[in-house]
Amino acid sequence: MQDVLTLILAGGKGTRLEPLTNDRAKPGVPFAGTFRIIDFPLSNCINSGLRRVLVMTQYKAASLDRHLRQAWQFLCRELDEFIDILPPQQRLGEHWYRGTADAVYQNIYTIEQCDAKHILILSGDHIYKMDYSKMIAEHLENDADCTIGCLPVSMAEGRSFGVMGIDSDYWVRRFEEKPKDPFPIPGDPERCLASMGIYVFKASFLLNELCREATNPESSHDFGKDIIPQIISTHRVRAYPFQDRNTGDEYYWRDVGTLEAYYEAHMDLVSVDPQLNMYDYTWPIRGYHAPLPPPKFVFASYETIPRRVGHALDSIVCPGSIVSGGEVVRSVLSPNVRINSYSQVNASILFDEVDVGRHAKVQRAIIDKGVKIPAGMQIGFDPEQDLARGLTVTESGITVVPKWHKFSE
Ligand code: ADQ
Ligand code: ADP
Repeated sequence: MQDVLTLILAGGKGTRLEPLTNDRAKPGVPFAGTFRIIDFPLSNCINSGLRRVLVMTQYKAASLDRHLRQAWQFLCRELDEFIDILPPQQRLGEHWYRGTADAVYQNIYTIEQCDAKHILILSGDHIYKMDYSKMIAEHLENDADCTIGCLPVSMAEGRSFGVMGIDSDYWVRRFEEKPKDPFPIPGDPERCLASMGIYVFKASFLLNELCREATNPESSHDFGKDIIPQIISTHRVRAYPFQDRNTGDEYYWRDVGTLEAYYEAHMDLVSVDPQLNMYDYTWPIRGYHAPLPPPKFVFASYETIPRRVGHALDSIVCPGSIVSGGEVVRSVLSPNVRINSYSQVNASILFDEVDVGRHAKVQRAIIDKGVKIPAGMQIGFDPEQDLARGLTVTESGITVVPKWHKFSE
């Protein structure tokens, strides 16, 4: 693994996650209460033995940058281990990163200095647990120039991914980026094979391709749109299906790129038997954990009627939170949340420092950081009313309250 350099692309805008990405990059969006999305690929790196990592940031990176400094600066540079952050420095021209391939190209000097034989490129946007060393091993065994992680998705989902066609020996024969009309997997007409946006490259091959592409005026400088479709007919490009090789079971992987997908991934976490197990001690997920006191549940009064029974069922409750005389069901409470008496929170995600006032009711909602829900207010019950308050309501009826939103009571 010492011959491998990992690059994490963390500069995407995440427009479809707005308002959660109004002032933070998508990889920096909180996930599962205490984590940020980027903690998943970074934990995978550490658990896979990959300790030389460059993270390319760009869009609204202040929050992400702060998180990476707080949570991910524990490696030992003297042992040539590092997780370095690379914002655009405009070294090779006067533009920001034009696309994913350009983000790598603009850092070519730093990458060359690492003197790696193989380069693993990851996206900072996905939730999954993956042992990259297995993918790298297959890449080497088959002497591939490039290996692409992939898995089957529905035809509708295929429109937002790169869709691949492979032969019986896993060599990639066809690749279309975000096709309007995805082509199915032979024998599986309802699904197509999606690229996970994860690539292993021979380092010398990648650097040559990037230099060539940089001078192409027609190019959008993107891996999925430009580099991959060009190399499949001229080079050895292989697919790495992300599934259990013994049982054929497909592993959990989510691009939580839309509010719906983000919300559903959390509802999975609070289900009794989640597809994504975060309590797996063989594959720990790291993140930043503030020095906060343990969560507290206050059964406020035994005498008063109605009783103020502070409790949470089927929920994740993070440190620093107090559930005092309110009810929380199938929800995620991030650090420092306050749930006050007689309130009800159902099927919702509450970010840091959210305060739910007395008698307030919240359902099917994502409440961003620092929002104070006034006493008696109802969120997630009447879409018209939520829209009139300046909130976002998704197609499936999830209400999203932006960071620090002030309600006029
Ligand atoms: P998308 O996810 O649409 O498709 P993109 O928006 O380019 O591709 O994001 C890829 C990664 O690069 C993300 O982690 C994003 O944060 C980051 N990124 C985007 N623009 C960047 C920039 N200018 N600088 C730095 N980082 C940047 C890609 C592939 C598809 C594949 C999906 C899987 O193109 O083929 O199916 O990923 O999600
Ligand atoms: P976000 O809204 O995405 O949480 P922040 O920039 O406020 O964005 O927070 C990013 C990270 O920095 C989080 O881990 C948070 O706990 C931490 N943080 C926020 N404010 C401060 C601060 N004033 N000092 C130190 N750490 C902070």
